[in-house]
Amino acid sequence: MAAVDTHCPYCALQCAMTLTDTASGVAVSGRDFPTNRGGLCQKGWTSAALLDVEDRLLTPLIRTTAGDLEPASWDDALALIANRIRALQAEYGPDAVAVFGGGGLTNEKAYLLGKLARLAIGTAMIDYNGRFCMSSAAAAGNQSFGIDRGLPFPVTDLDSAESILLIGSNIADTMPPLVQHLAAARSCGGLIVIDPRRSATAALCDDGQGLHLQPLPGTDIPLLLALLHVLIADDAVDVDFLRARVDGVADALASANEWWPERAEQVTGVPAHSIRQAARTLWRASAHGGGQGAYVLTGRGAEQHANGTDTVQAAINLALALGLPGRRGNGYGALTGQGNGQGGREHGQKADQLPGYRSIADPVAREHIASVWGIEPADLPGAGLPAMQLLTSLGEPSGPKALLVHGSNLVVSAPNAEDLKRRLAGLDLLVVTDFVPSETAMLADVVLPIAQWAEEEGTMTNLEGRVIRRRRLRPPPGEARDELAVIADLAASLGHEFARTALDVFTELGAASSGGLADYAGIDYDRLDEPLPAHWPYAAGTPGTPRLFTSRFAHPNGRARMRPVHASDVRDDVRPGAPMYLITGRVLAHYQSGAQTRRIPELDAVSRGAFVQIHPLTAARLQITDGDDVQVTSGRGAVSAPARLSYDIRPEVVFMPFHFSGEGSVNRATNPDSDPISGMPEFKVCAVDVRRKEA
Ligand SMILES: Nc1nc2c(c(=O)[nH]1)N[C@H]1C(S)=C(S)[C@@H](COP(=O)(O)OP(=O)(O)OC[C@H]3O[C@@H](n4cnc5c(=O)[nH]c(N)nc54)[C@H](O)[C@@H]3O)O[C@H]1N2
Ligand SMILES: Nc1nc2c(c(=O)[nH]1)N[C@H]1C(S)=C(S)[C@@H](COP(=O)(O)OP(=O)(O)OC[C@H]3O[C@@H](n4cnc5c(=O)[nH]c(N)nc54)[C@H](O)[C@@H]3O)O[C@H]1N2
Ligand code: SF4
Ligand SMILES: [Mo]
Repeated sequence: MAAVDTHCPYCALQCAMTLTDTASGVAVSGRDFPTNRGGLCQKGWTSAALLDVEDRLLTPLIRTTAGDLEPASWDDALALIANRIRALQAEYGPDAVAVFGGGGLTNEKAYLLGKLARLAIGTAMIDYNGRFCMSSAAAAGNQSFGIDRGLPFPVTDLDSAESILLIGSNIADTMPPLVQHLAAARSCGGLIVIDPRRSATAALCDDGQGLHLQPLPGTDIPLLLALLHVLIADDAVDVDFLRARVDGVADALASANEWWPERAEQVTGVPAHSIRQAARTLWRASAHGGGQGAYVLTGRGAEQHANGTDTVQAAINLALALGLPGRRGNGYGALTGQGNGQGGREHGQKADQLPGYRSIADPVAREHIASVWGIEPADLPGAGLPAMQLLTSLGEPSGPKALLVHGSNLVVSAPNAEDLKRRLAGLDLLVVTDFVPSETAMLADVVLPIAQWAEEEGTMTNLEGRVIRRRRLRPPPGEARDELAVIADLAASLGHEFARTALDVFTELGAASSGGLADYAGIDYDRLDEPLPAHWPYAAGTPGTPRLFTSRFAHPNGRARMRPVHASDVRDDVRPGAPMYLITGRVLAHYQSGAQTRRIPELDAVSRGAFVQIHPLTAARLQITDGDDVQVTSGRGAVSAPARLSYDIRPEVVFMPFHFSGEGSVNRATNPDSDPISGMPEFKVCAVDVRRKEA
């Protein structure tokens, strides 16, 4: 029986697992590792079922003139793509072809996809779904600390904390094995969760284990400013730390002046006494307050807003005022989401970035990458458009005419999805590379079938910036090919020779990242996953960096930066005709657009289809009973799904998960309006009309 030690295909916790090929299929068992300690969630346990799903893509597909997707040979598919790319570029210029990547791709694939776009295709137009995920946290992290590593410490550091503030994060559903690292904080009554819903994570605060603050959606900034206000009023700010290590303090502290708790209560709905209690719990737990440690952590509920960068900045300002970042046993972090959401944002899928987290506008960075790629710096394109701008330029006269998608099911997961669907349908060429016929693949002109996680080699970088190995148990079925080879094949058909094995690409990535912020040059591929952890930056000849900021922050002067933040209204605010808030997020059993988990019978059985979580009082007012079909309509479009009555949500808010397609696909309604700094769309809050759907 073949067996390999690898990690889960899904989220950024990257739980360690062992896969064994048995007579009755691939068996999954949890493996001891610092993040999951042998634990897996339901998605992890059932992950092997995806290898053998019935509608697995086994051959390339080409759309015929009659409009059907028909099996084709690899040679025909690759030739067709190369010919169309060159023809479109000859007619409309190099940027007529765009590439869209994903945070689920291995480091090697993310790197090679960036090289495919910029070198072989020669386009500036590449971005990826991390823009929908980590971009606000990344922007605020870069702004504040000079570097963007989601958690600048190992998750095991959380184990000793007396208090942990989770802002818009529901880890009990989104990373269940991480919950064990909250044990100490809960036993001290120190878990604080900010969420408009009483989520499974908020429920962990029950019975004296902590405090759930349940604000109106989109009001995190005034709430965080009020927490800071309390610290200032209590004389609890760590002024010595701020003087020694932080710039921009006075203005940032002043921005909290106008948010005394009673005023914040009016705007957020969180009682002033709860705000005071939360601030004081955090302070008492912090090193400055004499405690064993405190952490401030953000999730997508804080970040996925048109003011997401400012919201994260407000969280960082609070953490800095408490003296947490860079102090052992204390800290600030963002909980990265996708399997390789961290590594995927470091090696060149981002519109403005080159491998090693280098800026594409930096002449020194351009020279370095050009030398690794054997080209002239002038031949490297400049910055492209961030995801939302890229997607809304499709179908416009000056926009790209072709799109290559690797690792995203955009028509389910992008905001204002019906508009996007029309734009994709109007392209001259849509190529989707996937292992299942996702909703987006079904719209493509060419579909390329690839290996899945247990059929490929590579590295992933988990939410702690720890680089780990993904290992191959068995070869892909049918004519599906390793995705690295597919990217190299595409490059070859455009006249460029690329490395095509994970080890070779990792070696090249190491050289490309060398000297950059996310430096992988010192990592020995063969020794990864040994007990010694490999956290970047890991420059050649160094031992890697489990903890950042212990002596300096990454800005040139070594200091962190606070910035003043100001509250702003929800972009698409409630109004006559759309009197309620719609918020969106996840359920335990499904992953992202659901392209993978909706195909797994065990997961489908526990969670089939979308639902509208609604407060019983609101439901009664609208004459909706449990299970009734409810129509939710925003300025973009309408969705419908059965009502699920629950006291866990505020009366003026409804919640829907985004994992489903069809009538219940909530991104038909969400707001594409984006954050000016990060490019993050306003996924989390929009104004809607809610009513019972007439038969
Ligand atoms: N089961 C499951 N796990 C996953 C994933 C998945 O799809 N399914 N995806 C992975 C990925 S890519 C990611 S990014 C992570 C995401 O992990 P999380 O950030 O934990 O997930 P979400 O459910 O998107 O959002 C968290 C919470 O934000 C709340 N929220 C909504 N609006 C607001 C607001 O205005 N303010 C505040 N404070 N909270 C708000 C929602 O009610 C929700 O409970 O999960 C990862 N793990
Ligand atoms: N309303 C709302 N919308 C959201 C969010 C929200 O909270 N609310 N969250 C956003 C967030 S945080 C995220 S991360 C996005 C994610 O949404 P998507 O970008 O759609 O992510 P997935 O569903 O993971 O899509 C991955 C697709 O790629 C395929 N795939 C998986 N691995 C690979 C691979 O290695 N190579 C290739 N070529 N294909 C692969 C899968 O089969 C699937 O079809 O959704 C965003 N959309
Ligand atoms: S928590 Fe994330 S990594 Fe762990 S088993 Fe579940 S989906 Fe996989
Ligand atoms: Mo994400």
